[in-house]
Amino acid sequence: MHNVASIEIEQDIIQANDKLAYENRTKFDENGVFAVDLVGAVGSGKTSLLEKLIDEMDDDIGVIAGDILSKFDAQRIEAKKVPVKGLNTGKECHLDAHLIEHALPDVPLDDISILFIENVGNLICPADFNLGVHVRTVIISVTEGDDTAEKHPMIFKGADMAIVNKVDLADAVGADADKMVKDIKTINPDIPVVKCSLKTGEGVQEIIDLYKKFQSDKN
Ligand SMILES: Nc1nc2c(ncn2[C@@H]2O[C@H](COP(=O)(O)OP(=O)(O)O)[C@@H](O)[C@H]2O)c(=O)[nH]1
Ligand SMILES: [Mg+2]
Repeated sequence: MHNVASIEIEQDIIQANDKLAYENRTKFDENGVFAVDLVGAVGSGKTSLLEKLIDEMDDDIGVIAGDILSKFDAQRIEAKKVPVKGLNTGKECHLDAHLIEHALPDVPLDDISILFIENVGNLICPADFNLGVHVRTVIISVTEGDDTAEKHPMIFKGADMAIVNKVDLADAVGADADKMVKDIKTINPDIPVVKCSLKTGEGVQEIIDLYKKFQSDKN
């Protein structure tokens, strides 16, 4: 059970993180880089989305690929010939602003216009940790079950846009993608939600258009 001391320590950690996140944001802005935190469970389609966006967006994209241990995602991005920095968190189930601060010297901010940060596969731990990005995208897939959004309200409360992925598999797994969209809108009525299939390409243009809009709103 929590006591007062442990709650205070948690608050201190979150406040220290917010301060570093602000410094990261300043770095992004000074370099004219639009930064996106991509959050979702293991297997929801984060790396697949990045592969698609690299193929289809005109922007100069860079990636930080967070993972608990492996370098597999970084290698998938490397194969697309864009700058990528792999970031292993060890036992930690989320990235934080301090890890991003340390990764940034290895990211060519001068040469890119968008930085996508693939967070560690998890829908719970990243919620409290702002990385300094302009937009946080949460991606869930129908194969996680159509109660996924309602079970994870905190992550959607802090998101700027959401994606319901793998709609091509909805019938096969008996999931209702529209219910997932409705649940997200109930938790956070302000965010755009895109139904998507990275297999068929459905929704990908809508996602690209949203990033373009967020980018132009920032400028
Ligand atoms: N059928 C289908 N499979 C997908 C879709 N998106 C991703 N996948 C597959 O789901 C698996 C996990 O995807 P990945 O991008 O590695 O997920 P990550 O762990 O969130 O980075 C891979 O085998 C992908 O090919 C989709 O929209 N439809
Ligand atoms: Mg991945």
